[in-house]
Amino acid sequence: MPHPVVKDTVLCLRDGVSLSLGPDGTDVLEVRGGDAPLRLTPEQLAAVEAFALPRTLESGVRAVARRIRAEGPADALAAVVHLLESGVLRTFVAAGAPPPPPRKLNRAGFFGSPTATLHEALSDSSVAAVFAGAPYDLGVTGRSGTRGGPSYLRTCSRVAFDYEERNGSALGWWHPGRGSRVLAGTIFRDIGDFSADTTRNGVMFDRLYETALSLFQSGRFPVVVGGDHSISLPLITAAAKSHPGLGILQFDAHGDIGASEDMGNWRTNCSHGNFISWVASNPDVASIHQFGIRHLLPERPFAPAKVKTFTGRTFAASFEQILDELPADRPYYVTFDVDCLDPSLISQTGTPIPGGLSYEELSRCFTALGAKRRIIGADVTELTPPTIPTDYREGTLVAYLVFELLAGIFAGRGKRAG
Ligand SMILES: [Mn+2]
Repeated sequence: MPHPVVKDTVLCLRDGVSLSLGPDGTDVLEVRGGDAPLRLTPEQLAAVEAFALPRTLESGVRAVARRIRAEGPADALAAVVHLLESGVLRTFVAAGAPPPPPRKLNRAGFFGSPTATLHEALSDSSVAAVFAGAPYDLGVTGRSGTRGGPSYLRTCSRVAFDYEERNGSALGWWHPGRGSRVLAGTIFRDIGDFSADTTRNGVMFDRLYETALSLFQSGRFPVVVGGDHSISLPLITAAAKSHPGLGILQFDAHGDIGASEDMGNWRTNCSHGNFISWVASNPDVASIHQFGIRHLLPERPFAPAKVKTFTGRTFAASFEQILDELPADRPYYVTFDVDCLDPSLISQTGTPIPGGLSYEELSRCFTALGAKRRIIGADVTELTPPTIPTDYREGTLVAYLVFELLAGIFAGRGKRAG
């Protein structure tokens, strides 16, 4: 079993060890106040001698190998590891050495949060929200370019927000509009981007599904940043698998529904313009509410019974009443297509449609969501980087909306639990 000592840690013999000759002539190591004397092999004896002076693990193993003239370093390493595990070696701290500096957070992730592996995010129970990027735009019917969305939004959100942790807890942010701190105690991690995929509806969709499923099942709140809107199909499939009876809340200019009841195989046919057809046919999805729909189509799309559509922007004024009428015991997933906003605000999207929501309208809707209903995960799609890379305006606007969504959700969770 590998020992959890990093190779450049400095080690030395612990205090109170002494060597003596055993009755049968073998070398014996006695540890004052410790367990029974250790009978040493020649390799272990060489290791005791080598660490009489403080050394790094690596240099100690080399010294042992020289002493025993071993064929390879394996015997020497095994001897050192044995002493470590028996407690004969300890980490060396020079007298008067300053204490090690507190570990600095890397702030390379969304909102300046630390990056982590999926395994780290899953094994640290304090982690609440997990960001991931899906740089994928093979499912578009119009302009491509949303593959650059995750990195653009990561940069904009990092510039606009300073995530901070102190004593293992997130500080959150002072919210002038609310007159209080928000997201205090909500630990964020960013597990990075899924590797780019050249297969349409291929490996990335499988990875999105599996990763999202592991996050949902462990109670983490995933926030996946696309990419085109088709990435929501594997995410919602995972959400519904772990939370059967799921409700979908979709903010979008387009209904993303195909023309017929049976759209066939999603592997060959799914795009960002029809993925809701497969979401609607999922028996674990109980309802789909669409907000902001205004795209003109050559023919009326097939209307699955579980889909309810609110067109244009007029719903925003009565959004809280609409939420009040949604089943209260149902878990909900939010899918946010940035083209639900007006193109005067968001022009960097593949298929902009006039007559969209204002920032204030959508911000109020997002704030209300968490207060009114239990939200288990979210995605953000269809944001394209600008032609001028340093133009952060649209990315910052989207970052603020995601922030308001999360602030509302985690404030609502606190109230429901308390
Ligand atoms: Mn869409």
